Amino acid sequence: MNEQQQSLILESYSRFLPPQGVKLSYGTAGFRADASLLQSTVFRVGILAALRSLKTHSVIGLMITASHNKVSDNGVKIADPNGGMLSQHWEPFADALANAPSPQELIQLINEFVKKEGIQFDGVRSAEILLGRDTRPSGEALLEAAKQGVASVVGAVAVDMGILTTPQLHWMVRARNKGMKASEQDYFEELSSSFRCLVDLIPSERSKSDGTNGKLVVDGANGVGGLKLKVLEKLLNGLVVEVRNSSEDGGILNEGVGADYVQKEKVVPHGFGSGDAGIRCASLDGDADRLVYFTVHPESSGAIDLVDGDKILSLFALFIREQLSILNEKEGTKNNHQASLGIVQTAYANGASTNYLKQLGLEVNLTPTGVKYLHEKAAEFDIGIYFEANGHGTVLFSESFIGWLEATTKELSTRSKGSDEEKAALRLLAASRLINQAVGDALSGVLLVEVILQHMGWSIHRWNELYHDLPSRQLKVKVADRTAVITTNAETVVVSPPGLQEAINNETVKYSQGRCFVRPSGTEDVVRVYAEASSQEAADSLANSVAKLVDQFLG
Ligand code: 16G
Ligand code: MG
Repeated sequence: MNEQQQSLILESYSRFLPPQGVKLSYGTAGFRADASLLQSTVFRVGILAALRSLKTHSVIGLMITASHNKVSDNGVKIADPNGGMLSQHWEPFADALANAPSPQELIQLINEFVKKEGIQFDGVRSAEILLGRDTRPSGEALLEAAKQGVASVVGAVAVDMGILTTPQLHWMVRARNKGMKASEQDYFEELSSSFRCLVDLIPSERSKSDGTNGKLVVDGANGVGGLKLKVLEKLLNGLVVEVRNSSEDGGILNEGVGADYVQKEKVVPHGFGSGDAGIRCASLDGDADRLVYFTVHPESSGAIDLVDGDKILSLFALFIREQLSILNEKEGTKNNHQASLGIVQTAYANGASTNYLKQLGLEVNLTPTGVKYLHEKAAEFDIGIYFEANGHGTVLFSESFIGWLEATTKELSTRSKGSDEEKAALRLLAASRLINQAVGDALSGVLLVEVILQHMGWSIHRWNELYHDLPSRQLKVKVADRTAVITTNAETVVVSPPGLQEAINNETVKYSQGRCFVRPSGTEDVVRVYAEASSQEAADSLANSVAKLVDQFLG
């Protein structure tokens, strides 16, 4: 790099000195730590984002959030040109950059990397980075660090998009790079217009059924999602939403609220109680990229019926399969286009959901935990639906299939206007505009769930009856070194330490419908245990025995 560039980095470096003795790694969700430790990391990720933009000749996103973690934490992650996660191939560089202990080493690292990647540096090209942050109080200062990081690369410009949900920023990056309108207002308009389009396409005989009438109550986790949902709701009609825990009433982010809490603890979030029994409720996480539904048990101490990511996936799969079969029946032979539909889950998907989807004749794929893996797999299909049980997921439509849908709807609008097949094609097109194509998005997810329930004429109870979850239990085990656990087959089999998998198998066979796996967490210093069996007692007992095994092998 030339002298101007070098002195620019060195000068800003001194304002963001790395904390002593802290080693961070770019995990499944970017860098995360106590916010007080992150200034230097975020500054460096600003540099990384600028380099990524120079390398890809595209707009890049930088999001400051720690999602469902406690309010004193924060984090930072990159959105790649297509709106997806940072290419895994750059993660080792992100780690090295964040941990470079001196300015000289930082400069050397950048020099080597820029050379290796053939990045045109020194102001030859321009770079543009969109910055977003959630509602955390530490976000503003960290945003400043990100701006300085971007500005320390000659030719790079940071654009502050303000307080956003994580999926909004990913959506904007994708839209910008596709040359589409990409403001926050455009996001709201795209979602609301495609939602209204789907409402208009509800079969008239179904829209009269009253199973889904009544409001939806949403727990906003005291984060950014509730605020944005209130804006979005004003643009819709045909949907009444009450937002609680919207952060405006002083509640603490993610404390006893939010999708992560509701899904893991299986209890009502703060602000909900037996008075809400029977009502359709949903919960977002702190940065609104996760969504779960639930209903409150009457007269009980906070127990809920959870309708998790697996069931959202099943609902989406049913709807899409229905539209595809209408099209295949009428259009399939004419157009000779059989769309491939693929389902992607992780080992955390409840076994009952996987069975249900397979019984529908759908192809179910398993990947390791982490959005990047699921997303990548789902992108292999014309329509790929992926969800983690924790509520992160979306539906991906391939460019070629969207092209086919556009051509087909156009043709049908002259040949058989108002026909079932035209409506089915229009529904799929609207769904592809509604559901975030960049990343799982609780806001677009809520709208798609709501309109499908109306389309089916279903209540949340009817939806929840699609299948019954097998009882399950999750535990975490503190071990000396969690990286000693190495897994394969989408984390379902332990290959190291030797003997552990065999011991797990020996336990699991003792239980009817038993299934169990262990994996090192990507976000916490623990090994996670998941167990499933035909009764809750059995699932608990299997999880406990396997947790003991983990402790014996690694404790
Ligand atoms: C991160 C992942 C999420 C995954 C979770 C697992 C992204 C954007 N987020 O939150 O997909 O389910 O980690 O956490 O990839 P764990 O590794 O601690 O179990
Ligand atoms: Mg999140």
